[in-house]
Amino acid sequence: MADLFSCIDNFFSQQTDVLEWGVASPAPLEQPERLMQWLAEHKHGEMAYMQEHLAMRLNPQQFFPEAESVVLFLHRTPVNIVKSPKMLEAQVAAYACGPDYHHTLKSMMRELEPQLVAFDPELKLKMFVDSAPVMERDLAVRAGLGWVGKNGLLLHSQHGSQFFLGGFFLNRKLEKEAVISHDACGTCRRCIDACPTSAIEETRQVNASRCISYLTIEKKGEIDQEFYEKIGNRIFGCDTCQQVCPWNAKLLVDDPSDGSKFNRSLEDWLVILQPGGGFKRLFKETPLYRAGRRKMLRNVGIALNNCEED
Ligand code: B12
Ligand code: SF4
Ligand code: SF4
Repeated sequence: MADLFSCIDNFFSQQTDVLEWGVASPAPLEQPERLMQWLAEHKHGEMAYMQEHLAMRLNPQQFFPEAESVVLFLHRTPVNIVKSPKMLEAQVAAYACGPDYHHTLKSMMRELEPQLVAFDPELKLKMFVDSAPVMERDLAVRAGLGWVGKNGLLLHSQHGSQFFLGGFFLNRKLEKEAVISHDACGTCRRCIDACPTSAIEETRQVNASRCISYLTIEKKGEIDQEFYEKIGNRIFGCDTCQQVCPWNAKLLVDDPSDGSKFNRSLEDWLVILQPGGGFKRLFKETPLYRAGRRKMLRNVGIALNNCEED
């Protein structure tokens, strides 16, 4: 007779985009002071949600009191990171060149849930993808899925950092061997040196308020002029600290979005982003739509200005 473990394992092995999965305990964070200090120093910028439900972030059992274990998985990003970003006139981060991963990962877990409940009717599951107050990378480290690199991302020796994280809490005890990865960054510091805005600190933390991903996706209103030139032609997110990372080297491709709706000139974007220009129709299902037309227009404006000055 199948058990809970094999139900999950069989399901994930049939999902071509799931690279690995693991199990963590829902115990409190090992290094709560890191998050507390990051918040105290306002490195979260205007992301007020990072301060909300702090107790849940620090102690996963507060998020789901019945939790006995946490299942986490790595889901391949829709396109690989570009090797030579200059080929693109407007850069959109690779992770965003596809359907909104929040939906993709959640609908996959919604497919799994009834299968697990059919097997164990008392089973309860609570899922998370990105937006829940769950410290996903911390739990992933605990589940043996990689290490947190100096660029702040979870790195896996085979898959680099080119994946999303998602998972679910279970009111059942589940065991899966977790071999904790050692920190394999060593003396490398390529990401720190390559970051255009010096957002990656020597303390292995990202000052989000300086990060181009934050500035172009999360930041509302005006972006501080200090960052205009550094943003270059990035109109949504930033891949630089992943492009330079040796753990991604064999996964990089030349121009994955060639011919896709994401690969457009800045002038094209300007037209699409006008009212009635087609932004909603073309990008409704993608992460770009979440940021909204106004932020995108602001970003394209900055990028155009940078190109004109060249
Ligand atoms: C807020 C946020 C952002 C912010 C801040 C980023 C940051 N580094 O904190 C902004 C908007 C800048 C951002 C940008 C990006 N993000 Co983001 N982001 C998040 C989010 C929602 C929370 C991150 C967080 O908790 N930050 C708080 C600070 C304090 O965390 P921290 O400095 O890393 O320290 C903690 C841990 O890393 C840990 N830690 C550090 N070292 C060690 C060592 C050991 C041994 C242990 C046990 C723990 C540990 O301790 C700290 C406290 O717990 C997560 C999803 C989630 N719910 O977790 C996605 C997430 C991290 N983002 C993701 C992605 C893809 C990105 C981008 C690549 C998108 C892009 N291309 O533009 C960039 C990358 C920027 C970067 N270098 O970090 C993915 C990362 C996947 C991966 N491979 O790791 C996540 C996991 C979303 C997902 N579900 O897939 N993001
Ligand atoms: S995403 Fe870009 S701006 Fe943010 S830390 Fe990485 S290199 Fe720096
Ligand atoms: S570029 Fe180097 S230091 Fe940065 S995350 Fe990758 S291996 Fe670690």
